Amino acid sequence: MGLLAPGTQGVWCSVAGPTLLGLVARSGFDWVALDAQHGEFDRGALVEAGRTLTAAGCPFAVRVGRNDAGDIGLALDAGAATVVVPLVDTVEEARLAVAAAHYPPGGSRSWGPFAPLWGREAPEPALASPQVAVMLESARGLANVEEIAAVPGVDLLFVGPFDLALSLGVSVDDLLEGTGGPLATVCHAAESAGIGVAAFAGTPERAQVLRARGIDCLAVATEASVVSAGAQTLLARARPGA
Ligand code: 3PY
Ligand code: MG
Repeated sequence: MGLLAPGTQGVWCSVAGPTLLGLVARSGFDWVALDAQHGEFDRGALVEAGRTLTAAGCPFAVRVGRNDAGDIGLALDAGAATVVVPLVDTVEEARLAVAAAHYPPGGSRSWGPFAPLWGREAPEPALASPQVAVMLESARGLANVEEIAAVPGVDLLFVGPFDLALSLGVSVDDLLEGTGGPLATVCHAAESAGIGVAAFAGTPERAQVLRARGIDCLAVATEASVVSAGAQTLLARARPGA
């Protein structure tokens, strides 16, 4: 089982500063995901974040910027246990993501982890077993979801509700509402293939709804929401007469 496992609650991080990241990573979430698609993480920031989290003993995932062998290899070289690959719409794209995450002979990943630069032992190539999560977040991906889930090496289907809702021409709330529909299709495909399913929730409320739809591996908050919810709670408690 990989880092993004059933029943876990993760935090989605977009702000690259390693100090805040270290604090958030130690605050009780089961996993941390670094967003290199829509967050601040460029190459340098990703390596710095990887060094910080590795030193702190916090396993982490990276949502890479795109389905690209260089981006996927960099995330893994920086120590990611899981790569989350956005906008995977076809079997071919799923195969590309899997190949990029594995060394030959099973894949095409190039050797070059950062661990030795950080005074750590390089992992044995043969023992490297990253979790590959492909994001289901388009009508096209949904149409191909059974075949995508069956691609050997795809470990997890990760629902991006915002892009999926845009692609389907519905609101996020409508996408999450009711049983059946796209979410049930994704869950069914994952179950048939014997792999996991996860989703971005971003708020505790959406996390509850997604859990009720059968998805219980969830990014329940962003680090920005952790900071602002913490501020609101503390300010309310510190208010005169509270
Ligand atoms: C989506 O909802 O589309 C996402 O990618 C979440 O980060
Ligand atoms: Mg998305």
